[in-house]
Amino acid sequence: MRVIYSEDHKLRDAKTELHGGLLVTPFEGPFRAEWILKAVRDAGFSDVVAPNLHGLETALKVHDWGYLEFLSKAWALWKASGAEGEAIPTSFPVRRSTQRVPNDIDALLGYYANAAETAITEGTYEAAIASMKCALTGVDWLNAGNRFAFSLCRPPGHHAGIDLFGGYCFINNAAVAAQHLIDLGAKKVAILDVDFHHGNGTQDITYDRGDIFFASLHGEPADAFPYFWGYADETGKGQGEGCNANYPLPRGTTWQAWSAALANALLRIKAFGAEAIVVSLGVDTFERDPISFFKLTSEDFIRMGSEIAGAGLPVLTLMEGGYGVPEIGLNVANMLKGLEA
Ligand code: Q9C
Ligand code: ZN
Repeated sequence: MRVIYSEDHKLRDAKTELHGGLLVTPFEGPFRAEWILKAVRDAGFSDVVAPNLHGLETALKVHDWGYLEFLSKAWALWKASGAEGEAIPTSFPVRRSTQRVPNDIDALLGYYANAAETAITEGTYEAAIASMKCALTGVDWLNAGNRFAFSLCRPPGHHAGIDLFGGYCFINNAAVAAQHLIDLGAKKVAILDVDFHHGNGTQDITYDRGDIFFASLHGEPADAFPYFWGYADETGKGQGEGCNANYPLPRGTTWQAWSAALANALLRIKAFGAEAIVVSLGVDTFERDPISFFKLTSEDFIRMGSEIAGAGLPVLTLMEGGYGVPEIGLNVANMLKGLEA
């Protein structure tokens, strides 16, 4: 298993997350990638490389041009406005409002946000680009004929939509990876999202596409972020009708029910004819995750890897969520071990 990691993730080091009416130290911080890298190395995955050179061309096929331009300039615009803290969206286009692109940076933040917990900071864009390059480099490794790669992406990506940031995400690494697989010749690929949270950004990008099957296992939307996406009746549209599969699961879900949903998702992915699977791996399904409500154990992550490998396809695993507890490293390493077992 090749591991792709960039030190540049450290450029994303926000001081504030709006949580419980307070500005707290973010759940999504640099310590996560450091813990995960150490655990993965300790588990014997020693082939760790930096990402290859890649430009923005693949990202421009899945994100809106104006959105990427906004991300690249947001911090400079925010500083120029005289703001003293980090860039937090506070004003949003909503039901019955216009959807016009504004000028003012306060308004741009709301226009391009799907949630307000995530502050844009100095270095956020640069870290998000490095994270995307890790994903693209994982695809390059599979394209060279290898079966497995792990892109230790940070910041995560699966809540980033066509023109939306939030949920700690800015560029959708999984969608960029799937696009790169297609650009390198795959006709059909699957994205399997096993993060606790619904991959609303990935669904947004892939919803009308017939070449990417998207499956997500997640906390029931009525009770779990991102709240407004992820119901089972969201099945895709146009060319993508039937290519979107959501598995909302209740509070307290353990391996038994979770793995039944996984088995169904893998059957759908095989029936679709996917040539490779991009796994959006969040380990926030863990029983002691601080912001989630599933009950998977560390051993369950080994089973998860084995089940996914059982589909018999090349697998690019990308890092998404998983917070707070030191076991996030072990849980990632266990999933990778399960893949190769
Ligand atoms: N204030 C990922 O797992 N809601 N993002 C935070 C605590 C946002 C999770 C609730 C959760 C985003 C990649
Ligand atoms: Zn998550």
